[in-house]
This record gives sequence, C-alpha cells and structure tokens, in this order.
Amino acid sequence: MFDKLSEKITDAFKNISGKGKISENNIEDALKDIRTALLEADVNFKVVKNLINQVKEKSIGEKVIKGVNPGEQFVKIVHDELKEVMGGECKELDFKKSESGINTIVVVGLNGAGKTTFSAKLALFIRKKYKKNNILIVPADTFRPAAKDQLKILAKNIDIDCYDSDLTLKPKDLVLRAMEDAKKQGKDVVIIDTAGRLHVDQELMGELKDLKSSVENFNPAMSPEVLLVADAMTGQEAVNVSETFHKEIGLTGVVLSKMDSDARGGAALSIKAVTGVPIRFISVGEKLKDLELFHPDRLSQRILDMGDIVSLVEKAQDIIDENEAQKMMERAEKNRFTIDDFLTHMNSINKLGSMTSIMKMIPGMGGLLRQAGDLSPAEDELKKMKIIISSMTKEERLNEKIINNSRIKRIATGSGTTIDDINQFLQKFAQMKKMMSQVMGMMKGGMLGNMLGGMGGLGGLGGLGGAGGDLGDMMGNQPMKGFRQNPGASGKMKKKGKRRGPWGGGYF
Ligand SMILES: Nc1nc2c(ncn2[C@@H]2O[C@H](COP(=O)(O)OP(=O)(O)OP(=O)(O)O)[C@@H](O)[C@H]2O)c(=O)[nH]1
Ligand SMILES: [Mg+2]
Repeated sequence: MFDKLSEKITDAFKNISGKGKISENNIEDALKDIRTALLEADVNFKVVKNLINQVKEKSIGEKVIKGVNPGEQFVKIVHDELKEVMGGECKELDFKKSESGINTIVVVGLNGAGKTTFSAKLALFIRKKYKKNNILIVPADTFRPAAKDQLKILAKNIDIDCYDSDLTLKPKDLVLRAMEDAKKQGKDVVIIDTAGRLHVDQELMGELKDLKSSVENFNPAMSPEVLLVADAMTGQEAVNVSETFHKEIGLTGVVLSKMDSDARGGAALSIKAVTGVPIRFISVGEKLKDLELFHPDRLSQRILDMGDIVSLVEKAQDIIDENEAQKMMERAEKNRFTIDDFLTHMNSINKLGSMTSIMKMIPGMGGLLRQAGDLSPAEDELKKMKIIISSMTKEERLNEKIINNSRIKRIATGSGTTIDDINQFLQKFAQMKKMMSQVMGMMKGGMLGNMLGGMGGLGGLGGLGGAGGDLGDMMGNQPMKGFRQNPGASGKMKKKGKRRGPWGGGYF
C-alpha cells in the first residue's frame, strides 16, 4: 500500500535535513518532489495543488519551536496536511438505539468492486467490534442472481443470518420484505448487498434510489448508511464513480477495496477532498477478516514511513492471548522457553501478516526495508523451522535437551531435511533461548524496537501483546518525539543499511 509514494516523499525530506531554518528556498525542492510524488500516485491535480500550497504557507509561517529541528517540523506539517486531505478524523459507524428502528447499511458500487465481499466483511466487523449479534445480510442483487448464493456461502462461513430473498421482485420491494422480516426477528443491523453494473447507468441509479427510499420509509427515524465500494486500483476512476453515485443517490461513505494490491494512493488521497464524502473503510485482502476502519492519521503516518504502530498493536491484541504471552515471557525470563512456545509464537506472528507487512508498520522500517530488499528468504527459513518442529514429538518440544542423535535422525527424515539442518535449528534455538532471557527484562518495559533488535528478526516479538500500552501512548501523544527513538533494527538489517531512516536520527 502506497509503497512508491512513501519512498518518494521520504526521499524528498532529505533535501531539508540539517537546515537551520525553514525558508521558501530550502523547501522549494522538497515541495517539488512531493508534488511529483503525489501526481505520480494519481492524486487529483487540484488536491495536489491545494495541499502543496497549504504546506508551503504553513511551513514558512511556522515559528521555529525550540528543540525541534526544522526538518521535523516540516514533516509534521506534511503529515497534518495529508491527514486533513483524507478527512481528518476516522468516522466510525454510529449505531442508534434499536427502539428507533433498524440500523441499515446499503452497499452500492460498480461490477466487481467488492460489494458482496464487503457486505460479509462488514457483518463480521460489526459483530466483533460493536458486539452486535443480531445482524441480517440481505442479497438484493437481482441483476446477477448467482450473487445470492455467493453471499449465502460467505454468511454461512461467519455464522451470520442471510435473508432468503425472492429475486423475482424488484429490489425496492425485496428490501421492504427483508426489513419486515428483520423487524419480526428482532434484528438490529441489516446489511443490504446490491447489484452492480459495468458503468454508471441510469437504470442502476433509479433502482438504487428506489431501494434507498424503501429503507427510509420503513425506518423514518433512522436514515441508512449508504456506502459505495470502489476499487482502489482504479485511481481517479474511483473518484469519478464516487462523485456520480453521491450526486445521484447520496452517499454517507466510501469503502476502498483492494488496498492490498499495488494501489498507488490516488483514490485514498482524493475522494474526500473532491467529493466531500469521507472514506470509512479500507478492504485489504480477500479474507473476510481483511477490513479496517479508515484512519487518516494512521495512513498519513504510513505514507511518511512513520509506521503504524497503533494498528499493529491493535491487530496483535486481537490475535495474541495476553495471558499466554505473559506466561511465555516469564518462562523465557527463567530460561525455560520451549520449542513449543516458539511454535505458538510463530503461529501468532504469522496471523499478523507477512514479515514485510509487519515491518512496514514499525516507524522508520520502510526505509530500512527498501535497503534490505527481499525478505522472502527469511520467511522461507521460518517455514522450514515450522516443518522441522512439526516432526518433533510433544515431549521434545517441551524439553529440547532430550533430542539426541537418533532423535535428530528421525526428525530429519520426518521433515525431509538433513541432520545438519536439525543441528543448526537446535543451535539457533539455544541461542535464541539465551537471548530471550536476557532481552526479556528489557522487554518488560515494552519497547517493540528492542524486541525486534534482540533477535535479528522475528524471534524477538515475544511479548507483543503486552507492548500495547507504551507504544500506544508514544504514538498518541507526541509522534515526532517518539519517532526519534531508535527503531531497533534487526542485526542483519543494521549492517546492510548504513544510513538510518529519518526517525533513527540519521537525516535530521
Ligand atoms: N485482493 C482483494 N480482492 C478483493 C477485495 N475485495 C474483493 N475482492 C475480490 O474481488 C472480486 C469481486 O468481489 P465481489 O465482492 O464479488 O464484488 P461485487 O462488487 O459484489 O461484484 P458484482 O456483484 O459482480 O457486482 C472477488 O474475487 C473478491 O474476492 C480486496 O479487498 N482485496
Ligand atoms: Mg456482488
């Protein structure tokens, strides 16, 4: 997500590093580079012009704050402007009390944008985040009847009720029946998946307008959310589609789908500024859990290579069992960390995403990652370790000391590896265990950077679950100061990257 844009913008900052004061002269080149980067990312040209003017005006007018160098001040200004352009604050769904009606969300968009997938993702998201258990999904796509089965299957996978729509009805009538049914069943959230078309056409607009009126008439006290799903890959086209849909039927938000692809960022940075409609969610993968609220500040941080620790910690808290992590830390501190612990730990980390995607969320890591290049050999190494561990018995995993030569031979055969591989693994594990107990004391303080530093990679992510508090505070309170701390690059990466990223103190 935004890789190129991020790279270009952070490069642009180098131009003003070390300068005593921000002046029109010394930011000129940086502004030019940022402008080019934004245009190349397919951001609407008016939005770019505006943003650059704002940054310029604010930078020159800005008083030099004691103790903060001008380079950092400039980055902060760019950060704040990017955040504003994307809508400023995150706009979450607002659930009204069910006495006033049913919270209804109508999902609209063009063909293949990701409406049906989003409808199911949203149901899962709402159940998890807002603890709503009475959700009904309604297939209202009468244009492509197979969509009903698609939604039924998705809903079944996540155990959410799916309305058995009569596809011979007009969408507006079908929806009315569904709402009546939902009321009878005591549902408090209804998500309606509608049909798409290849292009914006009047038939579709008419159909959607009628459908929206049906919901409004049924539920006069509570207007529905109308969310447009737009494919982020289509850049400015997504902006045009949002504009037309908003004019025709009135949107309350946009969902950018396929943000996991190599979307350049144009849609995310233009939609709010051009249409006035806020982006509410981003869809970041094909799996049903791959949905995130749209946080302008966090995205701005990601673009500026400040990472996104808050999202990483939220994700980690979701996945990692804190009690278990705590116990594991205690075992590690007492030098009783087992291979079984290591496996549990690796499995949790895997759920967080690929090594690359995790690294990108850590401040300053984007730049290091670009210098380090491909991380897939390291990922392969971890996969191999997992295969080796899966060929061990439970007893061996709980006490590696019993692994003698004959066991090594058996494990090598079972995992399709060599005796050398197993010996290497055991050596690495012994080193890791020793380091774990040393690093653990430090880690209790909660610095993710230190955790990463300790293991030259993933091994050190031990107590991620417990790290949330400090890191969250660090991000929330004083971003610029927090980022000056050593990002804790892994041993291997430090050697490769002589220059440190902007937040490691190297540039400013
Ligand atoms: N990589 C990726 N694929 C996605 C995402 N969202 C949807 N898709 C895929 O995009 C394709 C189309 O998704 P649908 O949800 O069927 O799209 P739709 O808008 O309902 O399509 P129609 O009903 O035909 O108009 C499917 O193959 C999805 O798996 C996403 O965020 N990332
Ligand atoms: Mg569909």
